[in-house]
Amino acid sequence: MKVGLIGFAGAGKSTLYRAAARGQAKGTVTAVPVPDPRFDAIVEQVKPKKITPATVILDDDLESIHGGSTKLFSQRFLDSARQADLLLHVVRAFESDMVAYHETVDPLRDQQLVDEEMILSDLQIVENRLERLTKSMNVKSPGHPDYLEKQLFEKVRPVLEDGRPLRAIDLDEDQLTITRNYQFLTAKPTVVAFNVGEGEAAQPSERLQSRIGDLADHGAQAFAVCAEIEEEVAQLDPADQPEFLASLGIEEPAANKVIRAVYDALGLITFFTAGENETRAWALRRGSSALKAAGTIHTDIAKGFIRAEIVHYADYAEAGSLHNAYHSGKMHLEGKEYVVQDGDLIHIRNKS
Ligand SMILES: Nc1nc2c(ncn2[C@@H]2O[C@H](COP(=O)(O)OP(=O)(O)O)[C@@H](O)[C@H]2O)c(=O)[nH]1
Ligand SMILES: [Mg+2]
Repeated sequence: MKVGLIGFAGAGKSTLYRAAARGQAKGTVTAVPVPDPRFDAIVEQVKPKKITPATVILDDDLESIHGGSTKLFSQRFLDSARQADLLLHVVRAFESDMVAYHETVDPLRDQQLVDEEMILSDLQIVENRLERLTKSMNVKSPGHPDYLEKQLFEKVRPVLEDGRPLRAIDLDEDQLTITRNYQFLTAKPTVVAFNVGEGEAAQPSERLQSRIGDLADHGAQAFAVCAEIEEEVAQLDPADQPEFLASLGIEEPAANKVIRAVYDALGLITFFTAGENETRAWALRRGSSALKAAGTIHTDIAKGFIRAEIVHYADYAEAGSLHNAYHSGKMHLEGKEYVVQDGDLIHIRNKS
């Protein structure tokens, strides 16, 4: 699952990228651990030799959006943005004479501009395709892919013309497959990070807060972060971080919240395998089966699947250990079809 950071040059994309990677950033693409207090608690109790958290892949390799140019999105930008599973839009909201910007600083304007450009770029694809489809012989044969596509594109065109993103409408499975093939930008989950100045980190302006609320109403989570502070925090010894954050009036690093929101918007949940050799958090698509979870661990484990031993996280936390949970009847055996719950601790009994 790849997250593409997008935004104008000087918005703070690379700074947020390094902050979110908590000092582990390598080049422009890094698998970033997903902060999870449940996982920390399991690790603390099991004390395994090896600890492997769930990750999302952050990609800071996308070209910056061209501020001040008539063509905001270059072909190179579009090609890479369309490959991403989720777009993390970093918007400049901090003032600084030291850091150049193509315009005055106006985060609401920038966020809207990029949003509108994404809608236009999707609309262009839809219009071009509809024009071609009118020449297709098959467009009048129900069941033919061209017929389905024309129906769908005629449904989504007015949505885009109306300035709304494709993620705002309900589509059936066939329609989702078509939209995925076209890699529409506004069909992708989106998270917005308003990169505010140091003074605003704890208390963003009312205008900004109100926009953050509006975005949430339209299915895009948004946050105020101060990327520069976040980067400084990420470099501190973990033991010193809470005090530093508290002195700034910040409860939790915003980069953590952003990564969790990204993970959630990707439709991912977490299950755990708590072994003494290795304790690991695994990302899984929401609604996946125990068999799918087994296959995520190893294809051989899925092939030899017998039963899944499941302990829900709340039961584990209450029992204090897997051992106690097993002995107080909190472990239940499930078959291949069991739908994995977020936080489940899983052991797959298998023939391999
Ligand atoms: N004052 C201030 N400077 C920042 C902040 N975030 C980033 N910068 C600076 O802005 C410049 C551009 O940031 P960068 O992350 O490279 O932007 P990018 O072009 O979007 O990747 C760098 O010099 C950063 O140190 C911030 O929150 N406050
Ligand atoms: Mg950069």
